[in-house]
Amino acid sequence: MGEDFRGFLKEMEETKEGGFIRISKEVDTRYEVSAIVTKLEKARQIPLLFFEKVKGHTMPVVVNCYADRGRLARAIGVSKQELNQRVAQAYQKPIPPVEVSKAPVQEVVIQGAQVDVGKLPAMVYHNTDAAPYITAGIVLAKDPDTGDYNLSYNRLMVKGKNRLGIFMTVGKHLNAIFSKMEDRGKPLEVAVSIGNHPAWAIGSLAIGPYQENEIGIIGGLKGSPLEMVRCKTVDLMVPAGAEIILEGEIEPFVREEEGPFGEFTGYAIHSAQNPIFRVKAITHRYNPIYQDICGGQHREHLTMATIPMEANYFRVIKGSVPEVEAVRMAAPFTLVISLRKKYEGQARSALLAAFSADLYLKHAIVVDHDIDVADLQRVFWAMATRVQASRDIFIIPRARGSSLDPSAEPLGVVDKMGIDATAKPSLERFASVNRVPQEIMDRIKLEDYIGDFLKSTKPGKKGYV
Ligand SMILES: Cc1cc2nc3c(=O)[nH]c(=O)nc-3n(C[C@H](O)[C@H](O)[C@H](O)COP(=O)(O)O)c2cc1C
Ligand SMILES: [Mn+2]
Repeated sequence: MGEDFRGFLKEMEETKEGGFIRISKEVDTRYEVSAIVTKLEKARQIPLLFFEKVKGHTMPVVVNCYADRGRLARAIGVSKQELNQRVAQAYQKPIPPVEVSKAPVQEVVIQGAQVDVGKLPAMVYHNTDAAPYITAGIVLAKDPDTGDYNLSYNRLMVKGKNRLGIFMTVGKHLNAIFSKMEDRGKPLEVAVSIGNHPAWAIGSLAIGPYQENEIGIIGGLKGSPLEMVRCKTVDLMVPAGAEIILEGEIEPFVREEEGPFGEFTGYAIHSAQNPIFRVKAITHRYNPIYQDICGGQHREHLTMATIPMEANYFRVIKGSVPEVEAVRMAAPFTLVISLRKKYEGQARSALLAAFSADLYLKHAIVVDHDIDVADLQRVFWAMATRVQASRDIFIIPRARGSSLDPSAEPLGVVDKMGIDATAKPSLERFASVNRVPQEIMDRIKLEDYIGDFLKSTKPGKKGYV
């Protein structure tokens, strides 16, 4: 596995995994890329799109890099089925990076008055967006006490040549680091990496304890040390193989209006007073390629975010309930867990573990192992037939959640709901599920009875068998 964005793009263009399309017709950063992604998604298509010509800009734009699980798996060097397991392994076996002295991402260095983030083809996606946004930047920062790195994605609102509004969820790690520095009256140095190999994306979104190091997890995913290079104007290291780096600092005690921005929840959240990232330098490769992740409720954001989330939920729940079988994010802030219940009370233990695993979790449902967590109809069937609300639902009022939940109280105070949709006291002792005897199912061949009908229905999406 490589670790460099260009190598990844080359591999995707060669293999066409999940689709790869070069587009030579000029597009506008205002709404047009977003419209093309939206229309393709309506047709259930999520190809990687390479826009060669962007109105008013010299850089090409790529989008949907991480939209397809097969694409991510190929980039990591595993099959789609092995992806979750590979991510879980990387959590277990972190590998530290190595420093290199020369890096492609510093082929061009722009500093001081020459800095102009307006040169980046940042996008406007929705009618509600306040300004162009940079969405595919990995924010690197260091804890001032330990020197440990933290990586996260944070939306950046273009406000001026060297000024970006930044949104940092209260309770997530970057916000905690920023507030440590603000308590000391000092700016927080950060670097933003744009144009990243999928391993960097999956690792940056790793969710876990504060001390857990995302860079080590990315190294673990790669299976060998990552190459990082020292920044030009801040005391940080950044991915040597990225396309573009923004170096600078988040100023203490400065807040400005940031947003609204159409988010992955499908809603535009009101603007709020948020901090400012002042850009001191831009470094990039020759002929940089700008990566974008379409803002809003699009496949790419959902795919890339849920892979590391599910890996984390699985390991945390497994620590408390080894009988957990599978987990699946079913909607924003909503998790389905299946387990092979052995003892009374385990469903609630699994729910408590899940709520402790990530503050974003709001609703969680536990089902028995006979339910496929990806099949929401079956999950609803279990809720309809195995739940008595007064017995099986509990609510934890007013805990920390996401401020992107439009129904939350200010700063993301939410109620958490756990639903135990397992059969009580156990699946074995519960009402029997209706089944046609297996020997008859094996013996009956539909072709013998309704062969003509079967031949007349097209296979695939529209077929009925
Ligand atoms: C495309 C994308 C954009 C995101 N934007 C933000 C954001 O603007 N603010 C935020 O707090 N989290 C955002 N997130 C989620 C965080 O990056 C994620 O929760 C991360 O794990 C936080 O890491 P940390 O707790 O180490 O800071 C985004 C995620 C994705 C995939
Ligand atoms: Mn972190």
